[in-house]
Amino acid sequence: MLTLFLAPGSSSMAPHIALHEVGAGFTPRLVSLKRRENRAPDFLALNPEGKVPLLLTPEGGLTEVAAILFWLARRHPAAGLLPDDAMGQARVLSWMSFLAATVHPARRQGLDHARVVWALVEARLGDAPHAVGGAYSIADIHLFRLFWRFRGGAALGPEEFPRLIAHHDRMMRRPAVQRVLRDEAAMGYELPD
Ligand SMILES: N[C@@H](CCC(=O)N[C@@H](CS)C(=O)NCC(=O)O)C(=O)O
Repeated sequence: MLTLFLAPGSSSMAPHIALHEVGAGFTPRLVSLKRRENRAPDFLALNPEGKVPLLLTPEGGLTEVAAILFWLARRHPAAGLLPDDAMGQARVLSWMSFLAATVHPARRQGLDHARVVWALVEARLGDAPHAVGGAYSIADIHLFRLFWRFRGGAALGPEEFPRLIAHHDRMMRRPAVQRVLRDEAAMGYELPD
């Protein structure tokens, strides 16, 4: 059995969606960042960095959105969340490295900087419905969570980021996404970023 430590609306939303996409059984464990439960000794013993997401698996704990998504996609190939070929997989990793290293931290440097970075994402996305190779993948899940969060707090104009908004709206139609948004809203959002 898997256990996902999550804070509603945070980075952990991406693995939460992926768990539903692949149909894996798991136990959600709420970590309140507001109450600093991520700094409690029992959580730090599992993840010394004090961050969500953390996925406990029978093979050990996993941190980092990209790694958890990759592991879930590899463990559940029938879900088709990762291309088969080496270049397709490398493109997915390229997207997820860019999202984790450049896009996620951008908002903390202010809205103007974040807009510049999101313009890079908009250009990179292109006109295809999915981030990589014409098929839905874990890169789309990672991208969706970050843009969902940014869009929710940035009061975007109707003409801004049309490709990202179209991608977001397509993602919102997926049952796994709707399920997670419903479940996490019921748990209660409490995040500033
Ligand atoms: N690079 C990490 C980032 C994880 C992260 O920043 N998690 C935030 C929530 S979005 C967190 O747990 N923050 C709590 C803290 O830093 O005290 C990943 O991709 O998983």
